Amino acid sequence: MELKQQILKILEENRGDSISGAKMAKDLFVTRSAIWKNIKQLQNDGYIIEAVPNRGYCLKTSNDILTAESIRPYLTGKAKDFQLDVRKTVESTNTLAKEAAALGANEGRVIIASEQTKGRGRMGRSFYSPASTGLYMSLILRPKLDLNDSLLITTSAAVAVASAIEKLTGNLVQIKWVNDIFMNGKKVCGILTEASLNVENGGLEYAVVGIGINVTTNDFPDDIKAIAGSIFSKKPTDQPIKSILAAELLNNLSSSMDKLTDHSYLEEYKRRSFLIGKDIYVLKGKNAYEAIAVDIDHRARLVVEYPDKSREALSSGEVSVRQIP
Ligand code: BTX
Repeated sequence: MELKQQILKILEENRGDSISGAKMAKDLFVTRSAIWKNIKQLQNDGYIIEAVPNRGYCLKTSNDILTAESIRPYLTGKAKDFQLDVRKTVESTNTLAKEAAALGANEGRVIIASEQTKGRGRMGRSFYSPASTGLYMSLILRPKLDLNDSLLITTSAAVAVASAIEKLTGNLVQIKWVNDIFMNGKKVCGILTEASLNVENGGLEYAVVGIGINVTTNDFPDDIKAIAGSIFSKKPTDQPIKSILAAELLNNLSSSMDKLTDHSYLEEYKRRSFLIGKDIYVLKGKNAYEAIAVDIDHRARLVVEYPDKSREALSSGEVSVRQIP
């Protein structure tokens, strides 16, 4: 790790407290002037670091530059073992994670970015991912699941995301089957799971769970203005909210991905699902069929009932649904 990163790590671990330049120099086996030069560089990178006379350097609590060092102090349990790869701008964290997985990257590798220039949604759609106001991350998994159960990954991630956002904002967070997260009636997050099949055993070779959250975005493009929203109307100034959110997501994901096949989280998924009991259109190709959403089954499929009382369990790849206003 280069010296600047080592200093940042120490400052992050002592965020809000002063730490003396002499102590850092001693611990890192460098001169005080090397510490000072690197602090200057960090300040030029945008970090708010105060030099307090006779006390040392203090990274202000309001800094919210997303780095592995800023996220790590908030990780708990197995998420502490995740390998974090945090970038400023990428085309798509999912694309990078898929490339890494195909080259053999382990489960638990995470790509996180502050901006995406080609953020992707489902079925060729795009996901608006502007700089600095959102959080975009992709986690590589190697679950022992067969293809029929791959929907469990998205639904389990949806529960992990919803409860992280709810914890940070205190607002009720709901899920629209299968992968959209809603708060105050607006879509604040999308989840895109992409998987590769092992042709020999019919199981998954790897899966990449991509999560995009609008954290403080307030100017959306015209085509999504009416549907998109953010989890905060303005940035909370007293804490590194994006780093805390990233860590909270990873903490939840690490524990929920262990329980994919015991289906225990499906109860919470159903409780948060706002489609159940609603009149919907089932969209298949160019056709729209009226139905009522009645349940989510053990494979996370949406069970719908048509006017003739026949029922069907829908998988996400085949159809999409729209609530009838
Ligand atoms: P989706 O296909 O369900 O949703 C995409 C649709 O949502 C768009 O067609 C548009 O109508 C709307 N939309 C686009 N951007 C936003 C936004 N920022 N907020 C709310 N609504 C929007 C959802 O796909 C899955 C999105 C996953 C995004 C993550 S980000 C990290 C990872 N990398 C990557 O390229 N994709 C994933």
